[in-house]
Amino acid sequence: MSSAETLAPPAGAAASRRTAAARSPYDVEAVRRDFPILSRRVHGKPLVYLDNAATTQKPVPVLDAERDVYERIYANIHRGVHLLSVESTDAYDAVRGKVRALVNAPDAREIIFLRGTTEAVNLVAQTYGRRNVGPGDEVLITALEHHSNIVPWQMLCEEKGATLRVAPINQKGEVPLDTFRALVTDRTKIAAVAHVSNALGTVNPIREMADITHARGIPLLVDGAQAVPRLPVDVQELGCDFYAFSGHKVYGPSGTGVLWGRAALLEAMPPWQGGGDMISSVTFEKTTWNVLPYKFEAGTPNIAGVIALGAAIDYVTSLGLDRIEAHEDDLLAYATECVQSIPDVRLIGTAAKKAAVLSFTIEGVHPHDIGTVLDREGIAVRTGHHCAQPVMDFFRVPATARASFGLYNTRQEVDVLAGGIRQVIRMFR
Ligand code: C6P
Repeated sequence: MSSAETLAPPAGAAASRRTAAARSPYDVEAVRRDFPILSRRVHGKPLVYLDNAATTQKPVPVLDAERDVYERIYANIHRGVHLLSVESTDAYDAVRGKVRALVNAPDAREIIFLRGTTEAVNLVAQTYGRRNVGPGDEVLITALEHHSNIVPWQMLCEEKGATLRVAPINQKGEVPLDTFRALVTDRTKIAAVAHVSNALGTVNPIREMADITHARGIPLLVDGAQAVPRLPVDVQELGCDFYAFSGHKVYGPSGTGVLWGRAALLEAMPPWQGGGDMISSVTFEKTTWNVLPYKFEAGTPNIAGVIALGAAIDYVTSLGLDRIEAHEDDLLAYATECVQSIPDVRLIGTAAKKAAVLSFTIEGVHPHDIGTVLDREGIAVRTGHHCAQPVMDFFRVPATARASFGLYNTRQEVDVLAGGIRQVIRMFR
């Protein structure tokens, strides 16, 4: 039996649930039955999980896939001739093909498995960046970035005597393209932007941004952490040069993530970490590097996690990213209508093109109090700066409450959220 067969979705309940979930039209109740955690109660109330931008819950096929690896085929990869190692290796490497298809990358060799988006951005900053950015050069980001797409570039600029340039946002939380364009100069060596803002929900016009940077021969890195779970992503259509995302936000395990990069750029980049698997040969005098993608995958990776990420990709693909996007767009529109009709609520982030992230404040109530009261109602939202402190500074708020939706959320849960917000206002005003 080949490893592909051993990792086929288990027959029975989970598989039939998935079949039910996959049929048209979008059947959110069937989808919900795939996620065991959604049936638990919190403080005696049904869980309303609206913290999907932080991390997503896991469907049965993902849980089954990880367990299946450890129960039947687990061994270290790329190292053994014994059957378990071969099966684990085949299953692990097969996920590259799934990621390639998910983001329509030209070649599976361009898919590098990492711990997450953070590690992916750091890899590019420390390899491409260190090699290509020098004193007096510039790195361009935008004002809506997550700290993961700020700090690695700041560290690089500090080391190299380069300058970090920041394309501003407007009051809606959009990046106007004319100011972005004006900041791309002969000194710019790389630009790095979020596809979807985790704090505001803004969807950036990546194709246009790529055209702008490419007009000056500058590569564009896209932080896709919030996009890949929410909308169809096609890196060739977007025209970017690097694309990063995290497995745990796309219904897969934490500790897994992906960097896609154009082969020509990745080939020219030096390796990042040294260790097992990333070498071709080692002597004390000289080491030569392995081919792509292994050159960037030093050490034993999260083997079962990556294989389960493959199950997560199968899951979202079977539902259809276009249908997930439509479902979440409906939730966002409904939630926006419900929440902004409540007096004293201020929405932070009102871009014309938004994904299903709703940040808000309530006049006179600290966001942490909002989060605490909502939690007592069983509603999980994130409160704080969302690892995007410059966004909070721009809107002159210390923090926001953020409801972020996923493929299993319902309009009924939006009603519960609106009721919870009214309850907060009753308690504090
Ligand atoms: N945002 C949130 O609650 P990691 O931690 O590496 O998986 O992802 C980092 C990251 C990078 N970019 C964006 C746009 C993100 O949203 C995140 C993670 C979570 O918003 C946790 S801080």
